[in-house]
Amino acid sequence: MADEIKQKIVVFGAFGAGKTTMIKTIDPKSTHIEANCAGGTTTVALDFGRVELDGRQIHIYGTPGQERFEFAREIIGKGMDGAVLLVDAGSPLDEFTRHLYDSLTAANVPFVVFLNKCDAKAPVPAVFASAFGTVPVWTVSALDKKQCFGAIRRFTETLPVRTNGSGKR
Ligand SMILES: Nc1nc2c(ncn2[C@@H]2O[C@H](COP(=O)(O)OP(=O)(O)O)[C@@H](O)[C@H]2O)c(=O)[nH]1
Ligand SMILES: [Mg+2]
Repeated sequence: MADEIKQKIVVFGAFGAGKTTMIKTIDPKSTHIEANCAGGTTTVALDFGRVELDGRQIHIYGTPGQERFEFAREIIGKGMDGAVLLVDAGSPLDEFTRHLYDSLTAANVPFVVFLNKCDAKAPVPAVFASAFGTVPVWTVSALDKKQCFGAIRRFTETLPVRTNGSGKR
C-alpha cells in the first residue's frame, strides 16, 4: 500500500476567534469536544477535522482558547507541521493573542496569521498589518468555505510533508 502523505496543522487563537467555525467549515464532519473542568465553571473545547488537498491528508486541530490551558495546547501541538494563529479582526488585539504569537515564534514552527471575520463591512484595523513581524497575515472569513480552503491550501503547500511512520517529532 502506498504511504499516506500527511500534515498536522494546529489552530491557535483566543476564545471566540473562530477556530471551531473554521474547522467546521473545512470539514463539516469535524469533531468538537467540550469538557467541563473542576467546579463546572470553565469549559475546555477542542476540535478535530480532516481534509484531503492535492493528495495530502491534512489533520487540523483546534486548541482551547483560554489562557490557563497552556498544557493542553502543548499536548495538541506536539509534532505539528505548521500552525495557524487565528485572530478576530473585529476585536482589539489582546495580550493572549500576542502571547500565542510569541510562543509560536519561540517554538520555531512555520505559521501564518489568519485574520478572521473579514466578511464584516468594517475596514480591517491597521494594527493587524504590523503586529506579527514578518509572519504572513491573510484575511479570511471562517464562514466562507472557498476562503478557508484557499488559505489552508496556500499555507500547507509550503510545508514539508511526512509519510506514514516518518518524520515524527
Ligand atoms: N461574522 C463572522 N462571524 C464569525 C466568523 N467566524 C466565527 N464567527 C462567529 O464568532 C463566534 C465565535 O466563533 P467560534 O468558532 O466558536 O470561536 P472559537 O472560540 O475560536 O472556537 C461564533 O458566534 C461564530 O459564529 C466569521 O468569519 N465571520
Ligand atoms: Mg471553539
